[in-house]
Amino acid sequence: MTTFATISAHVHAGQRVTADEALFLFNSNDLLAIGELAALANKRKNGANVFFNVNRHINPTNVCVNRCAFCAFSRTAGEDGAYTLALDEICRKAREAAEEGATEVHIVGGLHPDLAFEFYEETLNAIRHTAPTLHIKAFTAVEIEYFSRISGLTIEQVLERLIRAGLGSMPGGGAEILVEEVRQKICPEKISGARWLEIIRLAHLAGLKTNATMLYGHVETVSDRVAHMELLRTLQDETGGFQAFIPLAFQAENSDLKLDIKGTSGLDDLKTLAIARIFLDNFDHIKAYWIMLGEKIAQVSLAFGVNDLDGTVVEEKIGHDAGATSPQSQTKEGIIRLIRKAGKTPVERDTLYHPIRSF
Ligand code: V47
Ligand code: SF4
Repeated sequence: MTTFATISAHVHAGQRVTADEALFLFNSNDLLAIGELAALANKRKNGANVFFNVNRHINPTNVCVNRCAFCAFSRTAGEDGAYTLALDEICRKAREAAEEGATEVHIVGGLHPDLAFEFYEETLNAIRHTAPTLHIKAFTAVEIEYFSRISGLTIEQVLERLIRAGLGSMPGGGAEILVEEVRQKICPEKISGARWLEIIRLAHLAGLKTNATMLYGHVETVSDRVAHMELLRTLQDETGGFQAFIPLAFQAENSDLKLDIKGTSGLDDLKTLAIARIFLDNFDHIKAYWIMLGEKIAQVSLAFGVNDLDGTVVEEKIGHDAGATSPQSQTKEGIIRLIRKAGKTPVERDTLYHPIRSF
């Protein structure tokens, strides 16, 4: 029989926790005991270090053919508020980021019906020439699959061409909840969970590191969350290509999902991050994305197994279009202060988790 004591014994012995055990933790309200286990699992991997990076997000377009029900960022072409940045505007943002000390640009956008694959290739090439010091982390598995469809190239060919143009790694978006029944409700037009996993697998095989996200706090059950994490853990056993797991707390404003409860609770946020740390024993990093969580929960999460706070971001659209109340950017000093006040050691990292400097 599963009890907290048996789970605790597994974690103390460095043994893997089962899906049933993770589910048991989700159904428990002993947040502090779960947090303590997660903190132990994290301490073994990362000591007192908490990573952050200095980065800038750029969203080239919000025009998207998918129109997922949870997404308040996307627009149909021609609709009020629809935008597409010109190449020189994207380059200007990247150049400014490099001048301000960023080491990374994070680029994701909508699936635009009229832009050709070459536009994305040119974007990477142009950034690489304008700001050669920046690591380009760009395009979710959903975008990669779309590029393959609009270009007639295979996924492998798309990845190869983007890598040649300057792609350094991929973010973890588009995963949502990898369970099909949930996807049908929240993003029926989006690629299936199996396809998302397959594209990420091909990216790992092509030598790219990626992240993995989980959009939670909408119509999914806690069993769906565990199933999602189990699929990621299995793929990670095979490829080792995931860097960080990032639970994304659903922001409900302006979305088409009609829910009784608007948004996640602080308790659910902390529990989800902690269980992720305990369950995903083959992921080195659990990231609290402060944009969606708010700075205070992100700070508290550092005592619940989290060892990464993402970055300075600078201009966040996806969460803020959906009502996120956090600031749109953080200064490096602000992030350092937040980590220090939690009693941890701030470590600035590059995209591939090489330490740049600790504070
Ligand atoms: O895939 C969309 C999510 C993702 C909402 O890899 C929403 O380092 C909450 O993936 N409420 C894109 N979330 C953002 C993303 C990301 C962010 C930060 C770091 C990294 C990384 C990746 O945003 C989408 C979707 O899951 N999203 N709408 C919403 N209303
Ligand atoms: Fe498009 Fe991504 Fe928004 Fe879905 S989540 S509508 S794919 S931009």
